[in-house]
Amino acid sequence: MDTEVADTAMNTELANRATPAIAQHDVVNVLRALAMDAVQKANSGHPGMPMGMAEIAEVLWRRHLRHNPANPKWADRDRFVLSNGHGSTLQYALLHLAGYDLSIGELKRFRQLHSKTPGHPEFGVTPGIETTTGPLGQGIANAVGFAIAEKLLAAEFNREGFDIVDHYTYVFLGDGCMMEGISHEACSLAGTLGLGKLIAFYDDNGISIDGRVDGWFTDDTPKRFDSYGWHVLPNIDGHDSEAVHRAIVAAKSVTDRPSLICCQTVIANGSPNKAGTHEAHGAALGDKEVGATRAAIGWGYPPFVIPPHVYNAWDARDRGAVAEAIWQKKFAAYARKYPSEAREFERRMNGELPASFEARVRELIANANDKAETIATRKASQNTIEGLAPTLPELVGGSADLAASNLTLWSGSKAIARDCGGNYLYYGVREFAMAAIMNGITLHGGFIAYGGTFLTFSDYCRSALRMAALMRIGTIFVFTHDSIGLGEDGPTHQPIEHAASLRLIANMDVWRPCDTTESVVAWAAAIERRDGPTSLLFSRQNVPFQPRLPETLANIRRGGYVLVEPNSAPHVAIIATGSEVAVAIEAQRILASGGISVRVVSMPSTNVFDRQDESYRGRVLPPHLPCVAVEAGVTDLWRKYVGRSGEVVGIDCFGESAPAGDLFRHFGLTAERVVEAVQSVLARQAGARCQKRTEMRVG
Ligand SMILES: Cc1ncc(C[n+]2csc(CCOP(=O)(O)OP(=O)(O)O)c2C)c(N)n1
Ligand SMILES: [Mg+2]
Repeated sequence: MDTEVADTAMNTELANRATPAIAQHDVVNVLRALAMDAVQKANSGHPGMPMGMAEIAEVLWRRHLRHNPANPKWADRDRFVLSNGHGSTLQYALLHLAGYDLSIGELKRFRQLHSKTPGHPEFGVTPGIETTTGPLGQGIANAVGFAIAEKLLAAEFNREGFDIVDHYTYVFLGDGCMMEGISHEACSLAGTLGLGKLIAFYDDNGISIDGRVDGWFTDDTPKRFDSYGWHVLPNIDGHDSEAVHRAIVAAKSVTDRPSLICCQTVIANGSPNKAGTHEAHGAALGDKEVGATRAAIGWGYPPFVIPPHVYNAWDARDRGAVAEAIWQKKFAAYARKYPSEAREFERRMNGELPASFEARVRELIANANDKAETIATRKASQNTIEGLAPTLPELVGGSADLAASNLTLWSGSKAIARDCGGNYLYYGVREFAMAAIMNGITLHGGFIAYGGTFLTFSDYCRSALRMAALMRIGTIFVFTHDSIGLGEDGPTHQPIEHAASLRLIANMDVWRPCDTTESVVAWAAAIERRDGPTSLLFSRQNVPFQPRLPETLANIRRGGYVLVEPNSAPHVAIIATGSEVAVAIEAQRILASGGISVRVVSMPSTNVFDRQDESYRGRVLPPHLPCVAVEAGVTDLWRKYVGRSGEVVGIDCFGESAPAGDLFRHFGLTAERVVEAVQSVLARQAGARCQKRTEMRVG
């Protein structure tokens, strides 16, 4: 008999033994058992939080959460975010018990290679996981994004009598999330925006990894959230199911403010010797303690054996099917009355671009070509947004208090505020929360979020950029002031290693366009890319327009391409990005007058270029052709293109405060310096050839 069949047989026997009094007890304790058993089997994981939040989870999931396990993508489902993602076994247990496509076998394979139960909850791996959590504080910021998306969609699509968008965002968070700066950023904004459908549960257990938190975390959390403008429910006993239920009802009744339910809990509640201690936070309890806990909580079933009365009590499939069917009926009636709105809603939730998109992009490229403007690429970016946004209502823009610098606003931008929807968020000076909120908005569906700050502050956003890349979601990060070209603000504001370090994030596409045309193409690529994030890097300063033949235009999409080819076979290639493309072209002109033929390769996106087939890459950068790369940033990354015999003209130190022109000269980001680099590469090559001939003769 295989183990699952054996389990089922035992389940039936156990069901016959269950009494109603035991039943409710079991319905909660199954969460404790699954968490401690999965962690024990993996000998890795975090049993404490799931055991401490078991009652809260049971009340929320069985009495309040509106979802359909058979369709985890139902547009109007409530969203649930586990910001304290180390308690992943709690979420896996909930999904399994509710009837999602997550077998008990997967819980047994917790934290094993290719299981659907990775160490922390991962979007795209496990059905029903709305966002990847684990890096503390980001889940709550994602949840703020979900709630914003819900509010905006409702404002746009709901009609009298047809609330087709009407769901809650529930989030669990612990002391760790509360301590993280990003929770301060995100929750402050959530209060200002009055996100009434956001309901957060604070697992106030007084414990984090290093022990009792009194030594490092003494905020008055209720007062803190009160000052943000939240509706706060303090001192709720997190082990009193009725108290938790009443708190949720109260939270739902307040519709103009987000709610924080402060739940006092005991970590690893039920464990006789480890409850209330930090030892239970992130390690298996041990076989002996697991046994003692079983006895203490009265859970008489073996590991991973769940009696039918417990399964029956948890099974949310019928309820979920009914909930969705009611909504589908409402949506069908809506579609009869408002057919174009319904079609648009479906398009948006399916993440499809409007049919007109491609033609519009072609038009904008043609316009850029005709106008041939010398402008900053941040301005070219704004012009592109202006050109695309009227036909792309899913675009939700924003900036971290740098709207006028990032140029993320367009003429149709409407500020999102407490009492109204819109399409533009003033995030305030909250870069990290902005990035994580954008991820939440994108994950919710119905929107493409973009938002800006200075490239140097991409460091502040970085973990959220990484999470977008890990989740393969299409958030668009706009980073302007992309080099020392920003000038007088000095080294604190001048990005040096940032472009290169963003390119290192797997699944992140980075574009650094050189002119108006490349800016349009970069935006189009970012918008079309729905399976990964894009960072768009734009200049503060003007850059000249580069004329191109039609076939050259088409190649921009390939990330790197031959922008200018000399009349005779090239002796060397100069690779450049962004503002340094003009430097490369000037160097080419100087070298041509000395009889040296130069191919100029514009490489707005190394990531996209690297994905091209070998033959294309080989045509653009033939292996035998010596190379020089020029970019106003760290040199290391370019080594992979120029090799050991090539040269890189870049900056490997911090910047300086001075006008941009002086800085380019000071740091040698000039045509003259590039010319020298080309000459030395060619001289080295000639020397090597000569050496080889001598060796052959001697040999
Ligand atoms: C950004 C970040 N820093 C550090 C960690 C490592 N870490 C995981 S859980 C945790 C403590 C969290 O404390 P709390 O939220 O109170 O969890 P509890 O022990 O109560 O379950 C830490 C530091 C992390 N996951 N994310
Ligand atoms: Mg804690």
